[in-house]
Amino acid sequence: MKTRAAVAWQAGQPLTIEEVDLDGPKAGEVLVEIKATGICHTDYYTLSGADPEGLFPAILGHEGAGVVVETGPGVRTLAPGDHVIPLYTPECRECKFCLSRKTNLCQAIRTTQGRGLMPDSSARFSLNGQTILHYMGTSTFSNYVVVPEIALAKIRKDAPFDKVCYIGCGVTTGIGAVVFTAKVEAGANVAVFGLGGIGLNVIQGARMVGADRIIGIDINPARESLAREFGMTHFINPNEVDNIVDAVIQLTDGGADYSFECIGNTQVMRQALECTHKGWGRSIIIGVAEAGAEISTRPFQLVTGRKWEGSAFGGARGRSDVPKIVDWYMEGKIKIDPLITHTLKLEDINEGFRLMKAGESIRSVVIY
Ligand code: NAD
Ligand code: AHE
Ligand code: ZN
Repeated sequence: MKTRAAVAWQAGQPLTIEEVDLDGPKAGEVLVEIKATGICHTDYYTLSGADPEGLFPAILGHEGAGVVVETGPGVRTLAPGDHVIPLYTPECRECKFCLSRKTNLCQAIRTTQGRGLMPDSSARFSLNGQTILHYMGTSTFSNYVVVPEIALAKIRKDAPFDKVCYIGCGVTTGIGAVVFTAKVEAGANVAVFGLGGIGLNVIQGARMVGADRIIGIDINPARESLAREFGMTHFINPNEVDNIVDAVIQLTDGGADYSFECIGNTQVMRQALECTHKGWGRSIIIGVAEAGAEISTRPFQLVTGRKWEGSAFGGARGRSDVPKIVDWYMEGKIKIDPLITHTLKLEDINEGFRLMKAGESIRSVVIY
């Protein structure tokens, strides 16, 4: 079949809209009509050329929601008409990683996914005979995609696609880092570096679990009011204080219990670690830094009890946890609508990237 898609031909170039050929689902695969997709900073990161796994030409996008159109042989858990969110972190429930119960990083299809291919090492997209690669196993910048069954979360049918698509990455990443990775307890002090599409969800996750002080840090002063609406109690612009680490320590009687880096800046990762409390502070890296970047701190920071950790997809096990997060949204426990600042047509997708780079949007959502 044909599908309309935004194709990334090479790093640093705008996407172009194409009628791409799409092969049908093979065994264990599912054809999905994507109804809406968010644009995440990670799509920009890969398009920019900073991603060591970035391959071209490819169809980017990993924050979508849609409807099952057709299932391949052997698919048992999904049927045409089911509403789904594609998962860049699948959940096979059989691999060593899934069975460990220690991580959400299912590795069942990670190798082929990282090479832009389906699990049988072939691609389903092509144009004039040229292979177009998949991205993160999801490629939600295409109206139709083929996705492995283990990489689809089945969600309730009354959830609006143009909002819950954001649960495919940003919402789950931010809230999950608080709830699943850090397991922040009520009364804890939390510092959040970067108040974009991820950081604001960390803020609402911290409020949801009953954190005490929720300190937001961003160089963009325009982020303050929305962050307060989402639960931030104190705001610091690093450009307006002598030392951001000291500023957080002063506000938290010795340091934050938990900090979250939601930018992808290795200097800020250091600040986020060093502003946590001696003896027990935990700093969670969420931001994705460019190829070759490294983090550093004095080992004494760790010797004296601080812990440096990371979180991918918020530590969520997608097929199990994503439907619950959709329920939280539908029940009003979490907010999504105010974070979707722009909606676009597929042909205007490059404008979504411009808005993100300019700091003018939180999330842009493409509606097919
Ligand atoms: P975004 O562009 O929406 O937000 C980034 C925010 O950081 C902006 O508000 C910006 O003003 C602020 N900022 C930039 N430099 C700063 C500095 N020096 N100090 C303080 N604030 C600063 O991006 P996003 O969509 O929220 O994504 C954030 C990061 O998280 C990206 O690196 C993205 O790739 C990554 N990410 C990781 C995961 C994961 O699973 N680990 C998932 C999604 C996104
Ligand atoms: N390919 C990059 C790493 C990118 C990365 O860290 N991706 C996150 C999700 S970001 C979503 O917006 C992730 O889940 N990582 C775990 C994984 O297995 O990829 C690089 O640096 O190589
Ligand atoms: Zn993302």
